[in-house]
Amino acid sequence: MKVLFAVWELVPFFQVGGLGDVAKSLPKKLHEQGVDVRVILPFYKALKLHKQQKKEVKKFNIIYDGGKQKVVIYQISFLDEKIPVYIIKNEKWLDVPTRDTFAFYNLCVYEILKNNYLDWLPDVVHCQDYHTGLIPLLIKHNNLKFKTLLTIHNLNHQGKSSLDVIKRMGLDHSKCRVIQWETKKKQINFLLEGIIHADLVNAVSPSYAKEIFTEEYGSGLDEIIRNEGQKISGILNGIDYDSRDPIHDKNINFHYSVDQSPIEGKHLNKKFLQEKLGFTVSDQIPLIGFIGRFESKQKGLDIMHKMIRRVNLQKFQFVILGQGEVEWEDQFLWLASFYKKNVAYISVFDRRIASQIYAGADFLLVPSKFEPCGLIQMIAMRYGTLPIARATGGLKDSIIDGVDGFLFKKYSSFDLETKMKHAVEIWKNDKKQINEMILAAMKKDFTWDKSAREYIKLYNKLCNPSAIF
Ligand code: NHF
Repeated sequence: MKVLFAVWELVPFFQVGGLGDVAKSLPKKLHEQGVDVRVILPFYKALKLHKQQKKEVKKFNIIYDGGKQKVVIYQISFLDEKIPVYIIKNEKWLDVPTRDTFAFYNLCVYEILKNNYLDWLPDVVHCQDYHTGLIPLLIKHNNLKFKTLLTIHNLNHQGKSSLDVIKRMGLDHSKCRVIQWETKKKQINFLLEGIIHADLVNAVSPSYAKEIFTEEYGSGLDEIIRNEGQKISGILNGIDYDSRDPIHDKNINFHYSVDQSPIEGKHLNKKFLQEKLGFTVSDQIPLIGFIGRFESKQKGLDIMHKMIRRVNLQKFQFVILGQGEVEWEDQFLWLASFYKKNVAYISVFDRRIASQIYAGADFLLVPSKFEPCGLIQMIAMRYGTLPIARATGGLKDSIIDGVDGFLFKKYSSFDLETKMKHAVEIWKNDKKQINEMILAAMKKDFTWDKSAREYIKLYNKLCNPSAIF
């Protein structure tokens, strides 16, 4: 099975969100399970190659916006793995993302496949999110034989652009199956086109794959999704067990695992974190973390903020790590500056402090309005930190309420508060139960093995549609 994995972010070269982690971990596991997988992404200015050597594979021209554009494909190795990563360079259209960048990138991928510039052709092109949404259209419209799978990591990001990009790609939109109302609005929606034209589509958790059929979670695409329903499924992401491991994590001071002093290890890391944050060092006060992008539409910042403002802060310690929308950064900065002993806010993302929170906190809040998969709850659980999360999407699929974490249903600051207080009650009065929950969370299998097997099933289904899996 040969798979071209098309994406636009890849840890450690360039990352915006969870997609970058997935792009690192999933191909690695697919490769281990026998798939000849290769990764392709644009070579932006922001992409930092660190010490990686790049080798030129091919130079070619494509026509974009009526003119000849020079493109160079370089190859790098994926860390120490044997997975080729192709990065595509064009100074004018790819260096700095603009509204043309993804159209240009998608056209490059199509030209590479059509002309076999890699000297290697995949069975399946596996596209990630809207950034690669026009690849299935290009393949179908031009009758290339490659099968396509589109993975939706977040339906809220759709990549809307002026319809002109279609013309600049050299396509006549009246001849493409571009959805009619899009044509009327003179815009193109990359994700929508991906959903329509891909042979199969999956979302990053089974629950989210169902939620997106509804108006509430469909981000305006629910009708289309219902129409394409038979080809949509869900596969829960995993996390990278090599880098997310409290026994080896260089960013924490006290190492532990499920078999080696888990409770003591957490206790020492908590003490360290309390000191570092300037909080009272005490094992009687629960230390509660939040780690995430400050994206108010998704991450539940409003209900978390309301809840923190309302509770008696003497009884809790909160550490919030997140950056993004400035208004929310200001709100949390303000809270932290008033309640220095009980609220800490760190606005610059730093892997070290993130690990220290995963290891040192008692609980992690994940109050998301929607969450396609969510990786932080899984990382927290591997570090024995119990998530208090909203029962939505991948959170619902990865946490069992009262067993290895806590779930609340309604998107409301009161429901969050009630659940948090319930968790803290157990934590205070029933150490046996809490310790059992910590161990259950740490033992849970969030490796990529299972997810990779599920993806291979989808690839096989694409290549042998009549076979039964
Ligand atoms: O985990 C990677 C990530 C998800 O829920 C996350 C999200 C974006 O919103 O699949 O993509």
